[in-house]
Amino acid sequence: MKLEGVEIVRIAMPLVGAFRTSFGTEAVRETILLRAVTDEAEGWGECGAGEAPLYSGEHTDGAADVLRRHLIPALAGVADLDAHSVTPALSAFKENRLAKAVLETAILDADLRARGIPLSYALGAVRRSVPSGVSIGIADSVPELLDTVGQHLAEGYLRIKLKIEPGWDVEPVRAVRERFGDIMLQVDANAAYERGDIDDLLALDAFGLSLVEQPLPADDLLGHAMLGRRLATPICLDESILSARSAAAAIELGACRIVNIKPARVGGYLEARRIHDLCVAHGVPVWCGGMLETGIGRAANVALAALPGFTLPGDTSASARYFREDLTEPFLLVNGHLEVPTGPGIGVTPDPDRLAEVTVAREWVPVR
Ligand code: OSB
Ligand code: MG
Repeated sequence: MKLEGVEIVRIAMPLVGAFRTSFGTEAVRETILLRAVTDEAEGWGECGAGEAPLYSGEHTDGAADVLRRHLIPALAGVADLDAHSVTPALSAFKENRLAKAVLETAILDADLRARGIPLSYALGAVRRSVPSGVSIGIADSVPELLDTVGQHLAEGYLRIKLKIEPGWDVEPVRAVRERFGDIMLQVDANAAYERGDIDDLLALDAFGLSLVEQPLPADDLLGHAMLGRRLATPICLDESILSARSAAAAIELGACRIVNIKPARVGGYLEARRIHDLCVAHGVPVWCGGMLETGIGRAANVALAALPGFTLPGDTSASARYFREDLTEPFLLVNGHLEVPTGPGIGVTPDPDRLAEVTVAREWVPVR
């Protein structure tokens, strides 16, 4: 395959409701899409970055800059470019996994479209639909949270994840448990606690949670291992898992019993697949995380979530949970599940009119 160039499409899409976490509030999904143009097919990818570097060190305009100035030009010299040659070609550049992931995904999509192969098949999927959970932001009050949880359960979501932070943990968790009984319930702290907060975290053991996600800072694997020896609730890591290597270290150290696999965070779907395989070999359940993706990113996440080791419902919610109108045909919740796309590549493309409505800037980066 010969890469002719990549279009960087900056988008801004209002969310149906502001999403508040311990690290900030997101009301508009501001990110970039990439359209990779090759001599054989075009491919799409969506960047996991948001407007500000609050989840990780990357942000949307920084990702766009490293893509235009370093990552895309580095593909110019690659003979016979395919999905598997992207990561090696970018290996000299440190970090920047969200930016690397979107570029690899756009090339992967083009490669698979050229070959007529669906992403789900390429990754080794075994399911036609995937069970879906929903991630619920920090609310202004407990009654408001209970309303939101009730609505999502009525829609059919199979598990609820509550965002927590110090001061918003035991009270909302207790209220949801008391009101909705034996639902599948988990919490996500986005690294908002410190080792000294152990009593707050131990108090959550009273509520039969499926897991507590990323209580401590991303680089504190040892702290998670120490906490895990005292906590009955399984620890799941998100921000700490950057690669198959860091997943292996976390498992070996006893820092987690469950892994959230977010392809964006680990540099793409091929590394995500390797982490899946590693976790399966160690008997560690995994589930697919999300970054409030449009249908472009969601399609690929749903394909990944159909692999055999994804035994827990993911943050793979329907389009309507995020956007009034998606960029693609909407993903619908049917009996608590999303259907896995069946077409070649990621199986979806943006609707041109809808894309035009949300596009802030477009830039063509030629590859010579
Ligand atoms: O920590 O899982 C997270 C959204 C943005 C950044 C980080 C996270 C999240 C979510 C939402 O929890 C997941 C989704 O529904 O896409
Ligand atoms: Mg998380």
